Amino acid sequence: MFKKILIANRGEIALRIQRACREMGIQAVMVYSEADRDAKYVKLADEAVCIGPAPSAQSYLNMPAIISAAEVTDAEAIHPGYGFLSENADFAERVEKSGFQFIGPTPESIRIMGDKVSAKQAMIKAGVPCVPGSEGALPDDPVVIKRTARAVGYPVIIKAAGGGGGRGMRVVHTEAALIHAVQTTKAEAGAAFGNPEVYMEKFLQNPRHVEIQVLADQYKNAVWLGERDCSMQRRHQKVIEEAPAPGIPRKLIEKIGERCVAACKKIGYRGAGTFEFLYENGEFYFIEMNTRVQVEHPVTELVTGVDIVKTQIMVAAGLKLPFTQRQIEIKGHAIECRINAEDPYKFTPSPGRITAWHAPGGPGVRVDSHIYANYFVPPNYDSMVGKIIVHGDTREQALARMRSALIETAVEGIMTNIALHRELMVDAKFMDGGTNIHYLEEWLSKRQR
Ligand code: MV4
Repeated sequence: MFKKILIANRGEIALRIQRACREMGIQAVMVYSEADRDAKYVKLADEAVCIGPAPSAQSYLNMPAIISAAEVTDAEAIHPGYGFLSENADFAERVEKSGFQFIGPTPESIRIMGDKVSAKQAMIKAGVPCVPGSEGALPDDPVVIKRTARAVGYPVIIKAAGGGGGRGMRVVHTEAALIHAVQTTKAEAGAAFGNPEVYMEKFLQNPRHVEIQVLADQYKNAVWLGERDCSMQRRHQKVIEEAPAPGIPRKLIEKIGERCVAACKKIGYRGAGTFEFLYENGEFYFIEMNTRVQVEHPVTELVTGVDIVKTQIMVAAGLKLPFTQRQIEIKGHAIECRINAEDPYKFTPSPGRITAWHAPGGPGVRVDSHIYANYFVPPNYDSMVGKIIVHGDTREQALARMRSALIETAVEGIMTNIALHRELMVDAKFMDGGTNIHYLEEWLSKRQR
């Protein structure tokens, strides 16, 4: 096992990874920007290295500075967390070429999944059901593009191969609008991602976003850890996640989970991964794979009892997965509310000094957050300042525990979305379960302030 790991991230996930290291008896090296100098998790780390000024481009995205920090502290491995360099294949490659272990999949796996066209082709080959659409990237020939769209059926969606997470996509409802939409998406994709390739899919109008968590080692052992429903989102930012996904037949999810495991084995995947699906009218359609630990991983940890971050570290060190599929059981229900430092009505960021912080507690309540009273939320990064995650025997119990936790929670000095969560936890449609990806935005547009 590693003796020392460098954590190339910040905020709650930096603290989460540090906790896993401490539990495993591994020394944790933190890198931090000037804006994060006073953070408690930086002081709590065994060692800490400043890697640059506040802007991410000069600190958390600064590959040479991070690799140098690993060299001077003699760390053996680098955990990238989520965001920043976590899905950058070139970074993973540079980490390995510098003699460190990247805690994540191989650069090759990251590269395949980063290109949404090659990701989808790999999944089709592995027997994972995908959204019907073009076979690979669209050609330039307008006749072929129109023929493809007719075969798929309108509405279609044009997506950039280099996009993902909602970036670089365009919905097309009629043939009259098709060629212009393809050309515009290509031009934007070339400028934004350095890759003008686009592909076409049938546009699903009212799906849910359901994702499958997997863990794999380098010996072709792989397991799936159930699913998460992440449909409660605004502008492609998830707000609430839960596990299991309400109302989906277990037999169907098991079939999909097994396909994901087979795909991992087939492509030689190692580490934690998430298969993202759209779920509509009783069918699953793969859209993308994430090759990092995700923000919402705790809901899966609570329903399975598996420590995903610890397991990431174990498999990166070359150990075998410490459990088999038969040992994975889904127990009860978990819900996560993301706490953002933002205006609760306008959703503009609300950085600044936290004057008071009272964390919730009690049975089945988990708080993943790096904040404390007198902590300054820097304006330079994502506005998420923590997560409240609850577990219960049933969804109803989890909801009740979340309501209680949200009543206890107090954050003063900055604005947060806690009030929004309190309202959603008593919303009749959310309480029923199974709302689709448009529900939250529709709910917000009708919300009385
Ligand atoms: C789609 C879709 C409908 N049909 N693909 C948005 C994020 C990116 N991961 C893929 N996205 C979508 N792809 C087809 N064929 C609708 C979305 C989508 C969405 C997906 C998941 C969660 C929230 C979303 C919000 C708007 C659109």
